[in-house]
Amino acid sequence: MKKHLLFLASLLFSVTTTAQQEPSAPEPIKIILNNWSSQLIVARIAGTIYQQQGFAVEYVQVPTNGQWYMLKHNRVHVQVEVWQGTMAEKYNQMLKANWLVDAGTYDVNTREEWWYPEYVEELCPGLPDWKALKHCFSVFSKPGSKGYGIYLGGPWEKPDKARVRALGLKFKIINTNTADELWRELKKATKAKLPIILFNWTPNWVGSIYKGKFVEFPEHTIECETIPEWGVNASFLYDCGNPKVGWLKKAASTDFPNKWPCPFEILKNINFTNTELEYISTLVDVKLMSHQDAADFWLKENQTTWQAWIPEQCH
Ligand code: TMO
Repeated sequence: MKKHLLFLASLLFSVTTTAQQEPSAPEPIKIILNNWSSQLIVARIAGTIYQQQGFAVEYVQVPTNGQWYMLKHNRVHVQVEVWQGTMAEKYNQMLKANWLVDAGTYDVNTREEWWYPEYVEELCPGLPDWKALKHCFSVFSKPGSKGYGIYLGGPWEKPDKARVRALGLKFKIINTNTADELWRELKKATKAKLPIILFNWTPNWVGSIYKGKFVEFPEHTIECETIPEWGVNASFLYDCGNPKVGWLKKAASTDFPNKWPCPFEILKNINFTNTELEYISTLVDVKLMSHQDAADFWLKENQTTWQAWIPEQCH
């Protein structure tokens, strides 16, 4: 028995020492992949630039609510899209605690909100004013929803339940597991001109294919999320919409700037406009390219743009 253990111990020892003697592969830059098109394409654009610069890259699939822990512990290094409407709270907490690094803000205005195709206004007059939903919620009901309207949310954390409660709306929230599920339901509904109200955002490809509008909830303020007395409901938070002119940021793990100074500079320089982000997302959702193909296509067409993101001393 003792002999066996000794053998095992020496085997383990030799395994660990050989592992140490191997010339170690360079540590890859780990880039977060979430679950909507523009993020997935920009992640590939960043990764492809890093690879062309000679860095090893690994993509890590992780939902937005799981990414903060990973960033905090330097298990992933790069997040190319942090949206104010869905992620501001966590992002700000992380930044304050020095658990991540701000890598700059895009020249983009973002909005993430309840949205409907235009023909829905005929079924629910008064939209886009949210108060119309107080009266015509039942238009959005489904078998089994007990007369309540159905709002289709995506797989991202949103205070929709709190909002529905605070605004006294007779709506139930159904969260899809993927963005594609949202678009499938939208396609089905618009084909038959059926009422639908769902989560959408801008910049996104949807507006280039479907005419539609965001619901206008009471204006978003910080107080709405922190002071119950604020707004139309004096007892509850979230009696307001999401920010109408939200930011879009990039973030990195705290070890990233020191370990990879040039890639950090490049990350800070990456920039897009609303039109550009909409355009790249149509490459995937309308033209049906893969995320990598869309990234390669964009890189090929926009050499001068991204070459300028690479600082002189990093060439
Ligand atoms: C984070 N998202 C753009 C899906 O709202």
